[in-house]
Amino acid sequence: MAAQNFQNYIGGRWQDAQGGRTFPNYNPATGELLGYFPLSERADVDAAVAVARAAFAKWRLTPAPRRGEILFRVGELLIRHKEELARIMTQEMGKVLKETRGDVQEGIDMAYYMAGEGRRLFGYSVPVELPNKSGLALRDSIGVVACITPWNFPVAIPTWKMFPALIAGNTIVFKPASDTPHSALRLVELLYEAGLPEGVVNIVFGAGATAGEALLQHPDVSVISFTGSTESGRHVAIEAAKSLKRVSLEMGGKNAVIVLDDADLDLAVEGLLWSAYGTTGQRCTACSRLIVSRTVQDALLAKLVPRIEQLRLGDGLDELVDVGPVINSKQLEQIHQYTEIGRTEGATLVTGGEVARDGELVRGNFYRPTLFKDVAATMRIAQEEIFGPTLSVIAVDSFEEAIEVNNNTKYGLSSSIYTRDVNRVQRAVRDITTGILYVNSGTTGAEIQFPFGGTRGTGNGHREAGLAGLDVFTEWKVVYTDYSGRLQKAQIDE
Ligand code: UN1
Repeated sequence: MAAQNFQNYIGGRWQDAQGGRTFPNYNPATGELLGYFPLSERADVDAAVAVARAAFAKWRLTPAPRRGEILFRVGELLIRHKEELARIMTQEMGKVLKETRGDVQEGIDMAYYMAGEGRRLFGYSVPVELPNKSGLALRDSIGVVACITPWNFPVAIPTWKMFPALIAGNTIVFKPASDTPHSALRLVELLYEAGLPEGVVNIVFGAGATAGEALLQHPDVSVISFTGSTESGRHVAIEAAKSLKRVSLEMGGKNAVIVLDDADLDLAVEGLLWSAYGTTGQRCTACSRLIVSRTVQDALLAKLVPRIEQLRLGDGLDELVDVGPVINSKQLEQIHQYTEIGRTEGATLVTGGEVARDGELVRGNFYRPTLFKDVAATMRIAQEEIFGPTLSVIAVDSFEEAIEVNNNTKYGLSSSIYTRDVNRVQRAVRDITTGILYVNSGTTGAEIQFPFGGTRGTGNGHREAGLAGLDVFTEWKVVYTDYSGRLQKAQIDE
């Protein structure tokens, strides 16, 4: 059967890339060809931005509660299509079904949260210093937002960007990752099924270097919301700065679980397995460092390593599988390179460390869950984001050293600490410098009603989700009304 051809959706019309080129989409577990998508270029982006620009005039005037009702219906449709979307995601990016269902659930949560914001979008009114005058701060829409999204959360992350942007009255050009175009397309179809006016969200498929670049440079794009690697994010910020766009970046992580000598080790094992090897380690929040009190290191690893070796690799559509493939052969190669780097640096490979090729696995991009011990905090495997199922164990001799090692990377997304000592918990809350901290739980599992994001190389000061997420997509407008009937001068009149 010929592979299906998919199209861009711009201004209510399905269309090929103007240059007629396409790219293939493969299943990373089986190598199967899933379809072809348009390889869009500048002309396609120009068309999408023009439509979004035109749609903005009307959408910004649609009352926010009405916009919220559409998002509410999107939430209902996502519930109805949860299983379908989960399967599409598993097929095109590999993570296991229970995780892709969670991915859709995160989109549902965001839809309902932002639908509610349609009747809030709180601004504020505060007293002013002159009589017969008032002041009001309002959240205003901005214009056209470009949403550039990664493949690891193909539904959730686009909803974190699009739903707050939409509730605030902006219009969108959406460029999803080339590894997960089908999930993105279904999400957009559901937005329209829910009653979104044509032109408000436009989807353009293609490469970062062409379609992405055109978005960064387009004078009519006002906001760029990007999730991806730190290297690409830096480029986005530099390029977008040339036309003074607002840029919100969510980038890499080198997240650690700290296990102190008084921790419940069995609990820590569960948290470690889930945060280091869930999603095949391909979350920005994934744990890739275990910082452990030297006195409990052996006891912890004696429990953890056999459990790692029992993890079942395979096609995520199989409900018995724990760990799916990695996204593509380039990533597989990079993950393996880090194993070589770890060996060369003198770390001890305890388990994994190789491409898995047994049986059916040979068809896909599978890597054995990997653990290194005797890792020094300064080694590259302890400092650089691998984005795969590789965990580095760093032994420490004190609580202070654990915090120091935790904070000492160029990233700052998520941390976790296992201890039963309430004083050490409070000191960790005070001294850990990541954007998210878990106490007695792994490094993943952020909920959408809280700000999501990190410090240092993880972000550029913005947060997604929660109320903070609205700040990216709204402009503050302050209105002073003087009803005294005479000229009153602030700071001058007594
Ligand atoms: C990501 O990896 O980019 O907290 C997002 C978590 C998920 C979201 C991860 N809720 O791990």
